[in-house]
Amino acid sequence: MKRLILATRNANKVTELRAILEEAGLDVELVGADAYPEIPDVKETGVTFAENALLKAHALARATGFPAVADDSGLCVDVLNGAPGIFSARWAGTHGDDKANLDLLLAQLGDIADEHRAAHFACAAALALPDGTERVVEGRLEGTLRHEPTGAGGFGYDPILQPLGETRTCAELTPAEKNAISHRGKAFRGLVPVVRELLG
Ligand code: ITT
Repeated sequence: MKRLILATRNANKVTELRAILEEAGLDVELVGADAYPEIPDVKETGVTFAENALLKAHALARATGFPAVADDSGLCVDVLNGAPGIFSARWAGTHGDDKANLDLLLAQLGDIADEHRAAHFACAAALALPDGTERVVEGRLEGTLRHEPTGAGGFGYDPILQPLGETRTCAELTPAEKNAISHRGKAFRGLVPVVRELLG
């Protein structure tokens, strides 16, 4: 069985990609970056999701000698020209303060009417081999932004993003419902033929 490392300490991401690889019948052992605690996290110095995903995947592949997958994602708001984008996790200043990030964004959009509240989650998933071979796949989840947070599930901006064709926010979907339509689900599923080509 071939080993593939996923550049995240988020166990949910490992579970999600592992299920997708298994469903595709790929004989791959997926492990999270937690299996390599001695390897430091790489700085996300890129200016696009794809650049950051590639930086993380290459760093982990070089350091471990195994193929590595990394993803980078965020919320892109049309009326803000794509922001918060790569700054989604630290929009209010502190990395990972989901509530502060969401509250700031809602305040910034306070006067913006429903018809101008289009936004999407974007995800770039990169696969890198130790020899420097690389591929990137991108996925999106299009929707509109609510004026108030709704729903207790998910994380980040889920309580304000209502996918197109839905009456619920992402925070009101079950994890399976969200994975089926999410930016990350699409990007991870797009990696299946790439993993098959490069590792199969
Ligand atoms: P890693 O440890 O894997 O780096 P992370 O928590 O930094 O994960 P991401 O890079 O995947 O998260 O996402 C960056 C930010 O974008 C995240 O903090 C959220 O604010 C937002 N975001 C991304 N995907 C989201 C989703 O599915 N639902 C809600 N918010 C999301």
